[in-house]
Amino acid sequence: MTEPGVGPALRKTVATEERPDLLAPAGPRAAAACAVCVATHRGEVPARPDPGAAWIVTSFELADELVRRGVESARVLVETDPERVDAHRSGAMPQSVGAVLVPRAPFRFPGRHLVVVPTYDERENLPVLLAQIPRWLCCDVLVVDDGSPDGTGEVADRLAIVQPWVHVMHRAKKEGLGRAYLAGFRWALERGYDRVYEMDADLSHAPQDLPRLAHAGLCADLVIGSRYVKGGDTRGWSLRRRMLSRFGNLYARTWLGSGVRDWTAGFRCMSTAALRRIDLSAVASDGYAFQIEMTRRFRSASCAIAEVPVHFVDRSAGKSKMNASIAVEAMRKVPAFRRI
Ligand SMILES: Nc1nc2c(ncn2[C@@H]2O[C@H](COP(=O)(O)OP(=O)(O)O)[C@@H](O)[C@H]2O)c(=O)[nH]1
Ligand SMILES: [Mg+2]
Repeated sequence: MTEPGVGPALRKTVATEERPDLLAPAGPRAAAACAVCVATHRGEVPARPDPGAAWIVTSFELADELVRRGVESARVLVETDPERVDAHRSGAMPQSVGAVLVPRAPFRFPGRHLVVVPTYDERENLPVLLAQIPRWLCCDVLVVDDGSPDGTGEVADRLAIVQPWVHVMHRAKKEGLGRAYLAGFRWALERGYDRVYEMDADLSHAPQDLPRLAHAGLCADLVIGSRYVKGGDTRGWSLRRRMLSRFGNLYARTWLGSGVRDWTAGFRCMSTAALRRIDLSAVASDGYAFQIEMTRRFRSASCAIAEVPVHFVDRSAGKSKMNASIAVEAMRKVPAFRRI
C-alpha cells in the first residue's frame, strides 16, 4: 500500500522509534487552539502561508518551502505517519496558538550523529539546550568546555552522568571557538561518527532545525543553517552586529565566491567522510574566520554544500564572546583563503 505524500526516501530514513527516556516534558502551552494546515505536496503550499497556523507536512522539502515563505520552523511539523496526517487534517488533533510543534519521537537519520557544542560561560543556557536537542534528533552531544569560570564544565559533567548520550571534553583554558571545534571534530573522527554538527550553546540556533539540517545532509557534505538565503534572518541583534555580519558575508563572497550565501554561519552539519578529506591540522583561524576557512576548505575539496534557511535569535542569557579582534582576523585572513 502506498502512503500518500510520503516519499520512499523519507520512509527509509526517518524511523518513528520512540525514545521516551529522552523526551523532556513539553513547555506550558497556550490554551487557545489555532488553525491546523496540512500540506502533503507542493501544490498545497500557498504562496502566502498563514504564519499563525500550525503546519503539518509530510516531507522536509515541504517544511523548508514553508520556512522560505515566511513560516516559523517552530510552527512546522514533519509527520510521516499517514494516520496521524489524516487526524490532523480532520481536526482531531488541535494545536495551540504559538506553541512549538514537537514530533512524537525524535527523528532518526542513517549513521551516527554528533552535535558539538562549544561552551564558555554558558551555565544557564546549556541545560535548556540539552533538554531540547533529544526531542528533535537522535544524536549524541559533545560539550567542549574551555574551563569556563562560571562552572559550565561541572554543569555539563552532572548532565552527562544522567544522560549517557552527553559527552564532555574539558580543555584547560580559553583558546577560542575554532580550536574547540577542531578538538570536537577530531573526537568525532576517532569514534566513527558519520555526521558532525556545529551548534552554539546560547539557544541562538533552534533545536527544531536540527532535523532539517540532517535531512539536507542526505545529499550534501556540508549543510549550512543559513541566515542569508530566502526565509532566513537574524533577530534581536543590534544594528552594529547586523552590519558586521552582513559586511563579513559580503566580504567573504567578494573574495571567495557568491555560491555560498552565509559563509560565517555557526550552525552546520558536516559529513565526517568529507571532514577526513580536509587537512584539519592546517586550519589556524578562529571565530568568523574559522567558519569562512572551513567553508572554503569544503569547497576546495569539491564537497557538495547546501544551505537551509534558519532564524538566528540573539541570546537572552549570558554574554557574547564576539569581539573586534575576531572581525579584524577575518578581514585580514580571508584574501589568503583564495589560495586554499
Ligand atoms: N569552548 C569554547 N567555546 C567558546 C569560546 N568562545 C565562544 N564559545 C562558545 O561558542 C558559541 C558562540 O559564541 P558566542 O559568544 O555566542 O558568539 P556570537 O553568537 O557570535 O555572539 C557559544 O556557545 C560560546 O559559549 C571559546 O573560546 N571556547
Ligand atoms: Mg551567540
